[in-house]
Amino acid sequence: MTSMVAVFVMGMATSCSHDDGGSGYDALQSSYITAFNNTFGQPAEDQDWGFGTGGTNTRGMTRSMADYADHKGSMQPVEWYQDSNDGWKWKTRVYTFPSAPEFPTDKPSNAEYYAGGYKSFNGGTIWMDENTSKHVEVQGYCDMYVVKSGTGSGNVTIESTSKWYVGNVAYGQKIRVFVCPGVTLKIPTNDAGNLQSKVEYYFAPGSSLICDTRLPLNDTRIYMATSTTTTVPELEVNNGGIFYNMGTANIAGKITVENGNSIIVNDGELNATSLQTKGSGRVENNAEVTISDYTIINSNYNIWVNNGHYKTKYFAYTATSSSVINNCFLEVEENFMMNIADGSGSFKIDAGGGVLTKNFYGGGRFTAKDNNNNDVTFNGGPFKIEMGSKALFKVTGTASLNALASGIATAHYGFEGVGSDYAVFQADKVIKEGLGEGNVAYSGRLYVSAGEHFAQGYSGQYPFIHYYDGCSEQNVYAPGFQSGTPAITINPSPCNPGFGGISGGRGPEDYDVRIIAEDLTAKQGSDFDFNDVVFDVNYTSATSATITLRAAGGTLPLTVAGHDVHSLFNAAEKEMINTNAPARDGGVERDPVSFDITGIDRDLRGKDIVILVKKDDKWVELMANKGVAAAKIAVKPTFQWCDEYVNIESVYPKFKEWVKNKDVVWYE
Ligand SMILES: [Ca+2]
Ligand SMILES: [Ca+2]
Repeated sequence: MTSMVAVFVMGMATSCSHDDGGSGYDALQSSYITAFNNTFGQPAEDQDWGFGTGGTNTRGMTRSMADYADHKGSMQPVEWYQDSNDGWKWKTRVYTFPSAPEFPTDKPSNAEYYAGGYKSFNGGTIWMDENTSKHVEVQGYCDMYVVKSGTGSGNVTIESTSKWYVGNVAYGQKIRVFVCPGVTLKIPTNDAGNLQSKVEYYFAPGSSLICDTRLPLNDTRIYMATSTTTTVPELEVNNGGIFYNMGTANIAGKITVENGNSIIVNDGELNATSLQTKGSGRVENNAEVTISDYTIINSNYNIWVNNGHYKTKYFAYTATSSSVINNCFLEVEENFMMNIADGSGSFKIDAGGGVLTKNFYGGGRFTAKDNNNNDVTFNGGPFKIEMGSKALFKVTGTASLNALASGIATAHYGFEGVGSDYAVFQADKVIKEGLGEGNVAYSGRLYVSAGEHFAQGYSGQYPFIHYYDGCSEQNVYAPGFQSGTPAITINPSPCNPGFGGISGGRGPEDYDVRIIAEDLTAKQGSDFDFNDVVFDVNYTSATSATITLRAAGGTLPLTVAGHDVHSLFNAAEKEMINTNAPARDGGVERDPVSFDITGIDRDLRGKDIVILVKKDDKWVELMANKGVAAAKIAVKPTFQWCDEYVNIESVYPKFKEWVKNKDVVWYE
């Protein structure tokens, strides 16, 4: 009885010790630590084994626009216009979003000081600062600089509490407001609803925009440079207004982008509860957008283009637009819902682009929010996903297909591969809802890969599954169709979660971090080869990743995030995989294997991906606590792991120095 209590207490201590860096290791972990310390010496107190955020061993986890630029597609949207030379017929033409403007950072020497109060200008340059009166009323046209005169540290907040009226702009002119570094411009609550047309605000790096109430931009243009922050409860862009963000914009509630070709461009980080497009509203993301609830696209004139990572809980596309384009990575945490009116609309994914969603509703049956937060029910109807070469549409849960539309034979409602190489529609489960003229069409260069897929059948004369343009049941890999998986590899990239596990033409830059581990069999001075498992991590979101196993040079049962490594490699436990061990000793070679995991934190750079090894009939975790001998290490994905029986120190002589000083560069 006593011993059972002791075991229980010990188990508790171990499970609580993951990050305390010191006490609470079990006997196997402790003897490993002793062997490590006797071999390489006591680690430095701040040695974080490559997992620290300031380390040089792994690439930064917060991606910027440039990280996507090398991987993204380049499909352009079109806009509708009426051709005055051709009887005002409606036509489309290529549309290009505005690009980043210049941001002046100081007032010119000839600027005239503005002390406050009503004033009208016919051109010229003025400046104001925190000493300007709280009544700001500037009309006509001019350039106006808002600067910080005080020398205190931190930003000065300028809020014109009596009045903020910049407008009544002379015909054909504009007022430009240049907010300079060190200034937080606060739009007062009373005047927030009264920003004027033909006024452009430029926020330089180091400045901020704050408003405590909903901020409508009616033909007002706001440009936020890099290193700016925007803090607003709600944002409405209307009548040709522009919100161009290169910094960090936190919109607590919703963003609406409405009529008159209103525009939102994000080159930085944009966070909001929902994003709703109406009329001819236009949205372009080139970096990171995170929407915690709905993204709604419900007008035929909307333009929505994603060139970066756009993450949303729900994505509801319920209109017909030719310009809903994903050139990079769209991540939908819950439901991607689509129902378009006719064959001229589609959701387009350019070559190499990826969509990752939990569930997909094609056509119906689903209930989605409209712009007024009402529930709208869809029961069947057209949907179409057009995919370029090596584009991936991945559904981790259920894809419910319900096109049922009469035009399916001509418009090919469903999934269509339009590139020179194949695209992939992957789902855990594909079901059909309803009966009509067909639930889905698979067309062109397309593979379907599903854990389950409804069988072919007929509703009267109409098949459930239509095949067009060279696609056939030969392209569908699922129980009851082709066995195995389609012969295509899509490498993971910042734009694509990847498909197929073979390394192929994969470049190491496609992964975020490589983890090398040492099981607990190493003895003092021997077998510290750190190849007992080697895997790469590619983050697909802040909380999920694709793991690619590279090597397993150990002979103990070992799991990564609960997945048994030897069985995934299709190898016996006594076999050592991809570490150049002689065959007579059990050395084998295998292709890399990938799987997806969730419930992790990207900021921990792989430290929280649990590796367990079974020794002496007990599962023990391989730890990497700061300042304590580690059994797992984070390295760059270009790191060459050691061959079997080769000590890490003989390949990397500076390893020992690095243990005592994390600034030592121990490999290239
Ligand atoms: Ca080893
Ligand atoms: Ca080994």
